[in-house]
Amino acid sequence: MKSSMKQLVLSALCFCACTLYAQAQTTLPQAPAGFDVENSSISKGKVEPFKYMSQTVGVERTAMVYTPAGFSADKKYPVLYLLHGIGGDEMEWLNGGQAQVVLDNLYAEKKIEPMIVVIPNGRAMKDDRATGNTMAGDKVAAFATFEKDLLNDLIPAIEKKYPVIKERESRAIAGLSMGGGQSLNFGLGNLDTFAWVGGFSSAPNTKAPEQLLPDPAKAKKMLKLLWISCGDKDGLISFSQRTHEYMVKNEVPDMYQVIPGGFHDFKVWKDNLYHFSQLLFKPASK
Ligand code: FER
Repeated sequence: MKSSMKQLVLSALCFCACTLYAQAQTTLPQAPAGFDVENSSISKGKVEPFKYMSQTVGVERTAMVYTPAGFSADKKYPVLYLLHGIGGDEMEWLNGGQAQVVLDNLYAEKKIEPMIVVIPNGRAMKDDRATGNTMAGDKVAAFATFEKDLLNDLIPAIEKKYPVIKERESRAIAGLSMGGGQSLNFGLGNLDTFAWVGGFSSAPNTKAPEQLLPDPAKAKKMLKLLWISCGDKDGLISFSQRTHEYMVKNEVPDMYQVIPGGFHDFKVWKDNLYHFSQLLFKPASK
């Protein structure tokens, strides 16, 4: 091979390797068996309801709050805001996803940073129960209204009651389906508030890429982690795919996970929580 040719091949290889590194579409291994099974021999975190007055909705609302084993009011913690889907409420991640069990197990193995996990009700309207037609227009609209409730009501109330680090690099937002769309919309739209963003199987409420992220250079600078994932058997995968493609095109590093054989269900979302939570609030994610 001529040396100029060699150089071309070499630089092409190098380009591929660098691109792969920056835009990692890796396939993470499935969470190990037992990761979501309660273990009686470890210490557990605590889950409690937290009530706050929402000026946005005009009523008192409830979020669930997980504090880790060994929680102490003398320490300060980062916070993950973890959002549910269209048929869920503030109990969905606990009942359907055993989030508290997944977190307890990870924490016992020292695989996650000590963190507080806030699980709100993302349907910001007076009757926020997941009853009747959960696809009704007013209920879907309430998922968008939640941005104001979160930023103006819930976060300030959490930061008043709990010992948390009140900095963007200590706040994460992630969710499943409608909650995934909310996390991408609110997280990328409020980079002054959140540095860690995760969309699991994000729904059609995900803003179109140019609207979602009009200033990619800013996001590139400010994001600690952008996680986009979806099962390859999920009918909503096009929303994750188009978001990921925009990030690639605009050189915003993301972790894009397409889960082989994955549907729109808690098998995928628990697996996401298992992997995503281990990256949070650690220095080496970017
Ligand atoms: C839709 C399909 C799915 C939609 C929302 C969803 C608002 C949400 C699914 C979920 O949260 O699991 O057309 O429109």
